[in-house]
Amino acid sequence: MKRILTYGTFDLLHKGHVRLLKRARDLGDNLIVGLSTDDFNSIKGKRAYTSFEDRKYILEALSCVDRVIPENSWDQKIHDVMTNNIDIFVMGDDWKGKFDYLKEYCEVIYIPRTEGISTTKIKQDLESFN
Ligand code: C2G
Repeated sequence: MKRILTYGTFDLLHKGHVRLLKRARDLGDNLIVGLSTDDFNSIKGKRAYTSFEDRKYILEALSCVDRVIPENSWDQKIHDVMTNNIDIFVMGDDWKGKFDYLKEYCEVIYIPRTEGISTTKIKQDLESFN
């Protein structure tokens, strides 16, 4: 059983998010997603349109996601890797290098982001629709 872990806000879920999750899941047999809580989003300087509960509900409906846990802080990753026996930590390559400290505990893989789509772009495009 190869266990995969990733984190994110996953607001206004789009193809870039889903491709990341599918590619992460395809690296092993079980994918856990650390989903940023609304409070942690404030720390990240983000305000999600969709609440944590609703973002969690949506992610749990994806066949490639096996479990969703809350992400409350920057400092929980080592604990999460250890307590969940994670084999591979995965993030999009906009984070390349930022989580290399986890290499002591598991494999760390940064995968290419999907170009041309982001939650910010969706919000901006919708604004110009009116
Ligand atoms: N992503 C992607 N392609 C996009 C947009 C996002 O591959 N076009 C990936 C990001 O690289 C990230 C994941 O989807 O791995 C989730 O993206 P966000 O919800 O924006 O997450 P972020 O705010 O980067 O939070 O502790 C880590 C943070 O919680 C990451």
